[in-house]
Parts: sequence; structure tokens; C-alpha cells
Amino acid sequence: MKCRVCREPAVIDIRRHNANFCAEHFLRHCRDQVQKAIEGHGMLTEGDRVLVAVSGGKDSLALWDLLLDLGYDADGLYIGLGIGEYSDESGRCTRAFAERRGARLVEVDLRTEYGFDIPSGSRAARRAPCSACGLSKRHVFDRAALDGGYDAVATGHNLDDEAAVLLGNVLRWQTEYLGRQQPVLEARPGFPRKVKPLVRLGEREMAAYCVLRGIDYIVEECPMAAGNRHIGYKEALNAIEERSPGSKHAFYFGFLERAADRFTAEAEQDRDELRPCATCGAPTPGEECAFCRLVARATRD
Ligand code: Q46
Ligand code: ZN
Ligand code: ZN
Repeated sequence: MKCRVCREPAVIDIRRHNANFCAEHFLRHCRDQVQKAIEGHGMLTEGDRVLVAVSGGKDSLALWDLLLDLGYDADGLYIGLGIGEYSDESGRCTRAFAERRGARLVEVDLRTEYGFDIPSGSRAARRAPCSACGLSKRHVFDRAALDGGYDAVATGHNLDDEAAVLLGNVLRWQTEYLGRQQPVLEARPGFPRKVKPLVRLGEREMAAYCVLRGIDYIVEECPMAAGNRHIGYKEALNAIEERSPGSKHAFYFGFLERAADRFTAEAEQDRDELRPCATCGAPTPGEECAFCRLVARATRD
């Protein structure tokens, strides 16, 4: 197995590109793919201040590393979710990375700031942990980005994640979600711009990237992910990809090129009906936003 670029021994094969790479050219491939995604979808422009949502996992740390190497002014935001050892370890990996790269890390601890953590708060609020967690993360990222004057929030969703979410949305024809499943969502009142620069790279590539760059990331899955539907969608797509490499890429990018536009009108419709939350000011269709309602239920005695 030889590197496609230099013919030296390769360390990784990427079947969907029909290519093998040595370490140096693999790292360059990752940077090129991120740059291509950023430029192709108009995610960021030079000089943008970016807030990277970091979890301590391979994707978000690799994303932060890549954005810094590409010259973006990128700070990290880590949210303390209070999920036992998983959170302790993910916080440790995140802080170690920030220190090593001399990058600025902003931390928000849910228990300190809002009085609850995901395991006990979701139980008290009678919500599935991942639903309470997703809602909290979105709220905290939006707020931190707007308060900090950032131009965009970048998340580490990779091709495997996006293809799995797309499959889930298509299986149930959740058209309002399909309308929002873009790699870039423009800013609007109360919401920062959101970008996903890793959409051209797969999970396996991100793990290899971290290993080759010596980035220490949390390998364990979050213990609350068990039973999560997306794991099943990923397994199904992996089985398809195994037989016909390139299927995930064709599925996701084919959707963006040929179908995504058809669903945007429906997604935009909901946006017109938003007003400021009575408690925190975040845009919401009701009186009080879903996050403030969650905080109230998660912290009641
Ligand atoms: S951290 Fe939160 Fe994930 Fe854990 S509780 Fe679910 S959503 S699985 S990305
Ligand atoms: Zn090479
Ligand atoms: Zn609110």
C-alpha cells in the first residue's frame, strides 16, 4: 500500500476516495477537505472569530486543531454536563489540548451556572437525557457565541454523523428537520451562524487524524448514548458503505445538491413566529423558551 501522492508506504486507506496516504499527506488531505468544505459552502471568511463546540472527543478536538492550523481565530467552548467520569475525562482531554496549543478555552458548567446536571436534571424533568442535553448545549452555545461576539459556532459533525441524521430524518420524513440539515446555517436574530467544517471527513479519518497528531481524546462513548437511534442508523450505513464505498458521501451530498432546497421554506416558516423568551430573551415560539422550562423542571425540589 503506497501513498497516492509520494509513493512512500501508506498508513491509511480511504476506500471512498480510492486512495492511500502516508501520514504527512493524510494530514494534508484532512486540511484540504476542511478548507474545501469551508469555501464550498461559504462557512467562514478570513478573520472570522470562531467558537468551536468541544466535547473532548476526536471530532471536536480535531476540528479545533484544523481550524487553528488553517489560521482561523478559533476559541473553544466546553460545557460541563456532569455525566460522572465521562465528563471528568472529557474535560481533562479538552483542557490538555487547549494548553498544548495555547488556545483559549471558555468553560460553562451546567451545575454551577444553571443548578442541574444532565443525569439528574433530565430525570427530574422527565426528559430523555440526550434530548435535555442537546437542548442545553444548543442554548449555551448560542448564548456564549452571541455574548462573546463570535462570527460563528463550529461543531465537529462529520460525514458519518450527518449521513446518519439524514437517514433518520428521511425514514420519518421529518421535513422541517430536513430543511435545516445544511452544513451552514446563517445567523439570524438571537442565533449565531452555525457551521460544520468536517462534513467531508468520516469518523475513521478523524480518529486517525488525532492519533497521527498525538491528540489525546476521550475514546469511550457517553454512557447515556445507549439506545440512541443514531447508533443504529450509523451501523446500517456502515454495512452499506462496506459493500459500496462512497454511498454515505453520495447520500449526503446528493441530498444537499438536489433535494435540500425543497425543504427550506418549511423550516423558515417556523422562524418568523419567534419572539424573545420572557425569562432569558432567547428566541422562542412560546412565552418561555424550552431551555428555561427545562431549567425550571430540572431544579424543582
Ligand atoms: S453527550 Fe449528551 Fe451526547 Fe451524552 S447525553 Fe446524549 S447528547 S450521548 S453527543
Ligand atoms: Zn505521501
Ligand atoms: Zn429562556
